[in-house]
Amino acid sequence: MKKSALQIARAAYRPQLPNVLDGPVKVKEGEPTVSAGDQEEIKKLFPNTYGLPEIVFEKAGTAAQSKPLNVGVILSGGQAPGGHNVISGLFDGIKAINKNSRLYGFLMGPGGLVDHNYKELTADIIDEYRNTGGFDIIGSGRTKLETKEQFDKGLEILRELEISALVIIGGDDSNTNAAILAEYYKAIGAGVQVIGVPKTIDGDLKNNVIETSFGFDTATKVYSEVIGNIQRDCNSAKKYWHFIKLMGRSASHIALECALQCQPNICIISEEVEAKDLTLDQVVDDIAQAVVARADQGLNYGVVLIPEGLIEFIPAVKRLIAELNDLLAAKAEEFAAVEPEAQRAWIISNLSKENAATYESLPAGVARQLSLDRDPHGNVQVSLIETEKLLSEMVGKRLATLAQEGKYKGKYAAMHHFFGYEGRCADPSNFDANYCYGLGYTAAMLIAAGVTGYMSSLRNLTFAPVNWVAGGIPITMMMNMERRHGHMKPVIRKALVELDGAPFLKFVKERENWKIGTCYTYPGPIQYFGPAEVCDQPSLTLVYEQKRRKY
Ligand code: FBP
Repeated sequence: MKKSALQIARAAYRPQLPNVLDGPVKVKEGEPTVSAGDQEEIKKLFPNTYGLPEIVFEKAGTAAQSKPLNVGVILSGGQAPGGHNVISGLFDGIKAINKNSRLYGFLMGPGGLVDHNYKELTADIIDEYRNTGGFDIIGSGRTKLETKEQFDKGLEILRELEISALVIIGGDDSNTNAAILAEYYKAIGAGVQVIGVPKTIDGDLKNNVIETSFGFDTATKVYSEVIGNIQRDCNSAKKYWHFIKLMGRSASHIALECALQCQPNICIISEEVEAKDLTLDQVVDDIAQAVVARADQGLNYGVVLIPEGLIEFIPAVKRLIAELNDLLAAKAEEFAAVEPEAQRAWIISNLSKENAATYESLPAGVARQLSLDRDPHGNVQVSLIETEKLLSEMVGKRLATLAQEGKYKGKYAAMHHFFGYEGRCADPSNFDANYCYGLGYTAAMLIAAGVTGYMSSLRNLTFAPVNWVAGGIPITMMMNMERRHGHMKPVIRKALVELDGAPFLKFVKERENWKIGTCYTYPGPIQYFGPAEVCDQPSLTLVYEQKRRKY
C-alpha cells in the first residue's frame, strides 16, 4: 500500500507513556464503589462485579513472573481517532508482560466474536497501523452484545483460542455491554476477563473518574479547522450565513468545544434548549434576531453551529420520541406490516393527542426519521436528520415576514454543511495518540492484575503524559437504570453538557460579543510536529473543566 509522506513520518512517532507504566507495576486498591444511581437494582443485576474498588497502578520494584496472555480485542461503534493506538498499546503491554503473549482481533465489531471472525494481530500488522486514524485494522460494527446465546457463542471461540481476556473499545452502550458480559463470564466461571476502553468522538462518556473519551480531541480539532476556514471565507466574501451541523449524537460537547475554539456568531447548545423549555420556533426566532441585528450593522453574513442532537432536546420532540420508542417497541410487528405510505397515519393514530400534534407539526422528512431506523442500541439516527437545512429554511421564512413588517432590510443567503465523518478517522492528534496508547497499555496491566468489569483509565490529562495516573474504574460505578426500548435497563450514564460547568459558562460569558461583533478565531490544522504549544494542547473543554492551562 502506497504511503503518504506524513504517514511515513508519523509512523515513527513514539507515544509518551505515563512514567508509572515504564516498568513493572503493582495495584493500589481504593475503597469499594457504588453505582452512579439506582444502587440496589444495579447491585442485584451485577452480584459478582458490583462494588469493586477503583484501581491505581504504582511502580513495583521487580517484575512478577507472568505467563503468556492470549487476549481478544473488539472495536465497537463509530470510528474515533486513536483506536489503532489503543490496540498497539495493548499489544506492547501484553508483550511486555510476557513476550509470548498473543493478541486476536475480532472483525467488524462485536459481531466478529459471535460469528467467530477473527485474525491474529502480529507485530508486522500492528506496526503498519501505529499512530494512524481509522478502525480498519479489524473494522468496527454496531452489533449489540446482549443475549446469553451471543455470550455463549463468543465463549466457544474464546476457549478455542485460549483467550483469557477480552478488551472492548467502545462508547457508553458498548461499555455497558462489556459490564454485562464481564458479569456473565464471572458468574459462570468462564475464566474470561472483560475490560472496557472509553471511545467516542461525542465526548459523552465521561464522569468524575473518566476525564474524556478518546477521539473527541482530534475530531473537534478537525472540525474547528474547517469551521475556522469557513469563517475566514465568510468574513472575506461577506455574503453568506453558514449553517453548520456538527456530529455528536445527543450531547453538544462537540459543538461547544468548536465554539470555544472558533468563536462563531451563534452556537446552539441542545442541553440549554431543553433546560429553557424552548420550542423549535423560539430557537429559529433567536437566530433570526441575530441575523437582523447583524444586518442592521451592514453585516449580512455569519456562522451558526448546530449540534446534531438538537431536535431530540426540544422538550416537545423529546416527549414524542419517548412515546415513539415505547410504541414501536410494543407494536413492532404491527408497524412492520403497515405499508410505507400508510405509516405516518398509523403513527399519528397510535400516539397521544399532544405527541400526535407535535409529530404532525414537524416537516415530513424529520418526522419520518424519528419513527424509523433506530440503531441496534435504540438510538434515533440523528446524523440523518438535516437540522441545518430545517433551521436555515425556517429562519429564511421568519426573515421574510420581518421584511414585510419593515423590521428587516438585509440580504439573506444560506449555505449548509455537516461535519461528522470528516473527523472520525483523522490521524490522532498527539493528545489522542498518547492517550490511546496509554489506555491500551493500561488495559494490558488490568488484565495482568486479574480483574474484570473494569474500564481502563488515565487521569490528570491536562498535565504532560508522563504525569498521567493510570488505573481501572469498575464499570458498574458509572451505571444507573434508564428506559430503553420500553424497559428499564442498566446503562452507563451519558454525560451531557453541564449548564453550570466551566466550558459552558465560559461560552455564555463570551457569546453576546461573538454574535454581533465578528470575533472569529482560526485554529488551523492539527500539527503533529513542532512546538508543544501548537502540537500538544488538549481540548479547551478539558482545560476549562480542570480549571488549569497546560501551557
Ligand atoms: P459512537 O457513540 O458509537 O462513538 O458514535 C459516534 C457517532 O459518530 C455519532 O456522533 C453519530 O451520531 C453516529 O456515530 C453515526 O452513526 P453511524 O456511524 O452508524 O453513521
